[in-house]
Amino acid sequence: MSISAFNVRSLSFITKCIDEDEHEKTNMALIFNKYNDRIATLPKEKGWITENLYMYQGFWHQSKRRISVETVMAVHDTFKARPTDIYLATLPKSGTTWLKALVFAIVNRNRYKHNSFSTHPLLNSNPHNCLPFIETEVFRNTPTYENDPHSPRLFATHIPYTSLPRSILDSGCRMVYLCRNPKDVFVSMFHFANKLRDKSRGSMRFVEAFELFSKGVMPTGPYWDHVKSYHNVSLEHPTKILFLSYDDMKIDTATHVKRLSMFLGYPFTEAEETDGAVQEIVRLCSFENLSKVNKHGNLREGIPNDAFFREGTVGDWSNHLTSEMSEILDQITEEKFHGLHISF
Ligand code: PAP
Repeated sequence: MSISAFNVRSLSFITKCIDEDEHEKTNMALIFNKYNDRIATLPKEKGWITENLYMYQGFWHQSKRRISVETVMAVHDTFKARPTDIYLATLPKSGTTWLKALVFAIVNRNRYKHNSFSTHPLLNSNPHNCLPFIETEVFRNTPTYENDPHSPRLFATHIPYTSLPRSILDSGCRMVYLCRNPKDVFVSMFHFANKLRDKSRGSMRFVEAFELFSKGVMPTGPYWDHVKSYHNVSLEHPTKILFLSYDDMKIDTATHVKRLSMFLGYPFTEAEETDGAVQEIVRLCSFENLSKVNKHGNLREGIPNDAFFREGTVGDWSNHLTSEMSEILDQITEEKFHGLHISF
């Protein structure tokens, strides 16, 4: 390709992105405005990142954000699911970024297998750029998959199962739910919130965050209700919802990559396994690799890429929680998950 042809193409790509950004800003303003009156009637609580959280259909949501109570409402009103879609559902800080990377890498492995993945998007881009949230899809003029012939469409969401739009529930599509030890979710959320909070609000105190979390107040929390909402349905429909835990996935990632690939309908062939394709995906999506790739830059919404990569371990809570705090969370978890087979 000549230099001038490259310039024309890259210029038209940049113009398209700027156009889409402008459209998104306008659409965001329209959506926020549309639901303003409804939001004003909702119960509210103190927020972690934003000033307040709003209770909608039993769960706490941020407002006037890309992932917010307004975008949940807009998803209900406008989102059209397809039976071939795949949805990844998580409570924030449960391993969303990791799961997005793994599923994107598994489903698209044949597109990038040449030269050992050397042109793979995950080698230079945040997993959040590769696999969109349905909550942010409602802002777009050009839907992410409009001109993409590849099936299935891959989406993520933080919406609790009981608040998913009918379109998804009726579509019969497959979902993967990833949960994580509540104590690690809490500590991860605490650090994330303090990175993103408006400086004028000052840092959130650990004790204050703990009290909110224990009361169930966190974005798309209560933690326990979110997990239960998917867990119960996964028991009834195990072929439709695969319920995984971050903690187990850390212990044996390769086995989980194979489980995911079978569930999603992209099983590894014997030849692939012999060639080490599973291990290659584990490595590509590892904390070590992704955190290196995402040291700099921001997502389109301005969140620094590195905010999604902190420790990436199981049990970091023990470096932060007092034994009394740990006991309180254990007790709540035992009560809330009583009779369910969820353990960490
Ligand atoms: P999100 O819901 O806002 O997208 P999410 O990706 O669920 O966030 O959570 C980030 C957590 O996943 C961080 O945990 P920590 O604060 O306890 O460290 C982050 O480090 C961890 N994480 C990100 N990528 C990976 C990965 N590839 N492997 C394991 N953990 C990861």
